Amino acid sequence: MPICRRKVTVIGAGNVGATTAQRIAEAGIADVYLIDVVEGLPQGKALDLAEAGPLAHHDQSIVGTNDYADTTESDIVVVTAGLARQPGMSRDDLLLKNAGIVRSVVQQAVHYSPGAILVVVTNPLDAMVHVALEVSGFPRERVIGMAGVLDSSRFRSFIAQDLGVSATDVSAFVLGGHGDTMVPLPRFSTVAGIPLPELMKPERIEELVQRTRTGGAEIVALLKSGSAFYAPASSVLHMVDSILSDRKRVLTCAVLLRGEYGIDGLVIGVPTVLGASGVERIIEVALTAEEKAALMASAGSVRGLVETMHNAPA
Ligand code: A3D
Repeated sequence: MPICRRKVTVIGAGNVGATTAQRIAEAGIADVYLIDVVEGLPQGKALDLAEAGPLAHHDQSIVGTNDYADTTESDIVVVTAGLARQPGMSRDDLLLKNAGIVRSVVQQAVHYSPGAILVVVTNPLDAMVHVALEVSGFPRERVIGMAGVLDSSRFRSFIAQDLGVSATDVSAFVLGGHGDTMVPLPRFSTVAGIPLPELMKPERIEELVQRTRTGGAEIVALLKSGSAFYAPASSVLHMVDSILSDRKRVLTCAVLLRGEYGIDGLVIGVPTVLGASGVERIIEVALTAEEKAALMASAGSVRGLVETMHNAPA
């Protein structure tokens, strides 16, 4: 396995952060710096992960720390710090608390890594990307939210289970904000190139679309405490790998739009080309009137969150 000394900092050593650190190290694509506000937590998890290295056949270093100076010159900074949803709590309830956390951690991280690409995971996702953009002052190409990769993967897995086919043959497309108003697009979703509407009745497609929209809440309700982290960590790994290896994968990411899809000045999930410089291109597709209306409704709910943040007392 090739040794690669790229550096990825993961802020937040909780469920998503620690699993992301594990996935990145085990993929052998970067050394990982795990940082948290809780003393001992990132150090303990990093030590445990490093001790798994010989068994997982990688020799990436994994360092746990509470000091941002250790994260100096990271290629990528993944932001997972924040509170996770509890049962009955919406992503939006988290808004103001997590905005404060994201503001503080991004400020510290970019001081030491001014050239990094930021991958934001903390919820409510699209609003937290706005916070990271404002605090970092980075161009939109380097401030990217993870949500569409996860939402698409959820839709893919539900389609595969329903049709009894390999999940790897299913491709799915989900646009919009990461919330109950996300916009799964069945006509752009395929099984080995066959459009989904050719294989499934419209009512069944609608049920899977609805399950995708509430996929995060379904897991929160089952876990009773905390939220999903395996699929979210896998989603971050896909993005980090596409950036570090300049793969130019087409992945739906939350990015600041400047007129694309008729939306200006708002972060929303759209298909992007992810490469060494971050978001290298936004791919625009023509939407039907109904799809466009659903995207605008989703954008409206993100705009509401951004306004709530801006109007909140400092
Ligand atoms: P959890 O296991 O609670 O971990 C969060 C970690 O953040 C904890 O270890 C905290 O100590 C740490 N933390 C809190 N404040 C700070 C701070 N100021 N500086 C550094 N670390 C801090 O949660 P989790 O890992 O399950 O989820 C983390 C976040 O990701 C939450 O906001 C989730 O809602 C979000 N999330 C988003 C998605 C998306 O698809 C967008 C998926 C899954 C989770």
